[in-house]
Amino acid sequence: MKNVCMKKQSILFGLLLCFATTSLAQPHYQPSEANLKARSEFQDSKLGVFLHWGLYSMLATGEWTMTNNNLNYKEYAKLAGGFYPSKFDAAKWVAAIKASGAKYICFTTRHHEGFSMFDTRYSDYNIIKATPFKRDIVKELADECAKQGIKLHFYYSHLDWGREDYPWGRTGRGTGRPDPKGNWPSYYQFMNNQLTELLTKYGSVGAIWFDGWWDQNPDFNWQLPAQYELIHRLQPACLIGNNHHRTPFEGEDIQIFERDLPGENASGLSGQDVSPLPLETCETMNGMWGYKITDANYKSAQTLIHYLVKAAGKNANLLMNIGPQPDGELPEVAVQRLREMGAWMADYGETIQGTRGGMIPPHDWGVTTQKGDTLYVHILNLQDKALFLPITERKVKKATLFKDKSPLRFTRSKEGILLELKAVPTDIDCVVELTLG
Ligand code: H79
Repeated sequence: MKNVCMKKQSILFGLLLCFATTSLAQPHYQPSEANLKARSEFQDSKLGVFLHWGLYSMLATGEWTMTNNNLNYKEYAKLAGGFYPSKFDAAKWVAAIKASGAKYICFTTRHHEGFSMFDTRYSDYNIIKATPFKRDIVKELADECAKQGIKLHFYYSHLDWGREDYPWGRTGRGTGRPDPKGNWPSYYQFMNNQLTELLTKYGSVGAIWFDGWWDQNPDFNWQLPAQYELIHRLQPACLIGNNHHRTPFEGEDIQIFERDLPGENASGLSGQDVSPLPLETCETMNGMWGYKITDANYKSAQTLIHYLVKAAGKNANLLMNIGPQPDGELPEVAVQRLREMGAWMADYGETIQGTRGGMIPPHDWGVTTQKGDTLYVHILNLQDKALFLPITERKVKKATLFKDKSPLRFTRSKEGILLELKAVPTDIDCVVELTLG
């Protein structure tokens, strides 16, 4: 009797515990229909352009100069008084970027230096109040993007090297702020106020791109769920990405990689697992995100196109960075690269945009992308006229050279097909189109 009673009690206790944990647990994030649609459009778009622009462009040594050189936050803020990018023309920027075939722009509304490139009520350290320029750069860009039909994403730094209320993290410790403790509730409220402005005053925002989570210890409570909830409440279709170098957290809509293709970790920032969310990797055109006057080491158009194609083969987007000059112009070489990529995209864009990573995983010779029954074989590196493709699940009905639609011969075996090219490929990307049965 005693035993039965104890058993009953433990079952009851177990049930209660189960009930308590489920009712206390956060409800799971359910992306809205609009959000799911936005994710799929994001994946279709494949190429975006990242713009890192802030006061740091004037120092012309990249966006980390403030912390790298331990610049005092009050001295640094004086840069704003001289920020007058007289040649800034949003229409010109957007047109140059669109010409590359890119479908979205990601702009640094506020980077780690803490300066707001938009009109904000919540800090006077902004483009309208603190500079003689007095033009809302984010607004001009947003209007122009809407006009020219390209999406706009907002980079937003979680860390801040100049605000007294931001609790000191691993970086920005030498900028002279008085109290390492800061004031987290004040800073958190400030960020949410600014995010509310960004999501209510600038039309539809394609994504919020967070960066800086890694500045604090991993157990620091950033209160992300409530922040993410705020964003999705204001704009359900807005995608949330966070460059925390971890697998995505609850409430995020895309997974971000920095300077590495998903699953690769050459830069040391990308050891995290690849999630099923839409993927994006960002990379610089030269070697720096913000404008660096001595860095003329731009990647060739071929290298950039190969990076884009390899990203697509891994089912990821490429967010390609440019650091605008302090005079408001994009560096000339960057504009040239946008043009070169655009010329390639005009011919080959459909083998990338609107596709997903193909059924054949990446190989040394290249990658595949796929749209329905069409498999695009992107041959990037092959010193041979023959290429074996391990396709066993589907029947290959037809093979053509994408650029001139000429038929290609192939032979079938149990292991796949052997494709016969007319010559050893020399194109930047020799694309073969396979029709699958
Ligand atoms: O905005 C651009 C850069 O300014 C920013 N992200 C791109 C998109 C960036 N910040 N840091 N990095 C890139 C490199 C990251 C270095 C880290 Fe660390 C290594 C972060 C964590 C380990 C340095 C060392 C910062 C904390 C410890």
